[in-house]
Amino acid sequence: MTGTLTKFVPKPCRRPTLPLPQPGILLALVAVSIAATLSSDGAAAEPVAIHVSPETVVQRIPPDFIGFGYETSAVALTNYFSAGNKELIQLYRNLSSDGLIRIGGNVSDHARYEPDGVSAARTEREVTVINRRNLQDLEEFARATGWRVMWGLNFGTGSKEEAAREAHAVSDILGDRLQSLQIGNEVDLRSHYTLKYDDFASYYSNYLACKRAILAVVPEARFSGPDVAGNLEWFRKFSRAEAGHVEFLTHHYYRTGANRPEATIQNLLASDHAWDDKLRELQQISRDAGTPFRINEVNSFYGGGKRGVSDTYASALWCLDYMLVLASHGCDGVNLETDVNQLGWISHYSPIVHEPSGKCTARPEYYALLAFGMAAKGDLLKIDLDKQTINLTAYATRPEDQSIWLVAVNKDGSRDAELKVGLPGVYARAEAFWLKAPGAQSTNEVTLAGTQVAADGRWTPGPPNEVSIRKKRVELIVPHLSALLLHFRQ
Ligand code: BDP
Repeated sequence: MTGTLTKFVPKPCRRPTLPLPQPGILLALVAVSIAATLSSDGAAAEPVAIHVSPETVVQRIPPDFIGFGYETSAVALTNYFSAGNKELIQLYRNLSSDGLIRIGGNVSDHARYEPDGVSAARTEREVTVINRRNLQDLEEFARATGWRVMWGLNFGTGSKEEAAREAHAVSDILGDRLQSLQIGNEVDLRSHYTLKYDDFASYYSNYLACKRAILAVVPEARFSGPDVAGNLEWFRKFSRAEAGHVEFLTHHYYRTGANRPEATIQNLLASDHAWDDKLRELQQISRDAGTPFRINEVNSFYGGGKRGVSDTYASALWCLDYMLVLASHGCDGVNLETDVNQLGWISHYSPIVHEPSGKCTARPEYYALLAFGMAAKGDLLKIDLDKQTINLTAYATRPEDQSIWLVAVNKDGSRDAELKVGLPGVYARAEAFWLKAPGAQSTNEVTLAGTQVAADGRWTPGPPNEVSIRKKRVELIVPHLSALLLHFRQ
């Protein structure tokens, strides 16, 4: 994003107005707070009760839910997407054997395919050149990880004939590693385009013309779209027009811009109620169209994120919760934007970064993806969450092995939770794993299951904490700014 573009900015969070407690309730609240323990920094811990209902499945989390998103320039980098980049392959494999790499971003509208040209990774102000070798390397990388690719074609500054030639090369070289093609990036923010259109109808007729040109050379091509930054009406219209003809309906999300005063840790950790409302609409649109939807480009703050917020442990807590919020709203996947941005530098929000030597390392947000990959598989189950004002969210899942994971994300800056979890008697054993760091602003000391990612990209969880189950109930303290991954087995 450049400063001149208009960007979808979610409405300010709506805070429910709480009625004043009645005298009886007041007494109960006093009793609760006297009984409450104090957290390490002196704030009272809040009782939180959770009941898991394994018989009620609310959503399914698809195996390829996890994904990353890159500017097209990443493909032009030598030795980045390559079978020789063992650390990056390992970092992907830690998360999933079946994820999705989205190539696109602002740079895709300023990129060209030249089969025998010299590859060039550039900012959005110049032209990025992708050649045949780049695509072959990407195919080998994707095969080594098991992941597939969503490829974004230039719809901004290229012609439909060029898009068709590129689509042909991408389909031919990526083969079954290509999940789908997209035509354009953030097509609702079109001020940077040389291709002009003013409304949905003229955008869509350009889209159809481009799609037809592609199908003429790649008859079996699969598409996703519309790739909007935030225009719900365009998303809705596209879904009606293309229902059944796209793999995913696609939409982006950033909480706000990196340069805005709201780009703070406190805001990032607060729930985004306006987005929750929008997600319900996206879910309904996707249902009506019978087509899955994906948030295929997302991170904390557009403009490359904000140092001291987007690159801290707070971003990991945000990200873990955010992914589970998406899954609970029937979303079929997410692509966390990462690495070099359209301005030519590595975004602060990146879960994985590469050094000039090519070495790839995990940043705090990566640990959220690790936690999600560990605990969020299969069925998402109904839970009842009883709490007062603590900023804590919880989710339960059941992977194929029929165990149950409970994920509780305590994003509260000061209050611990006194958690009580009730569950059916068949689950006799429970183990706890933790996502932790010394403070919200930590950048280097984030751990999951007590360990960090090693220099070679491997991550080996430490031993879990055994938790005792008494009377079909587990009780434990979830410290503020931590996430608990509680694993129940039969
Ligand atoms: C999005 C663009 C992507 C940018 C990102 C950002 O699609 O290319 O990298 O904003 O500005 O709108 O961080």
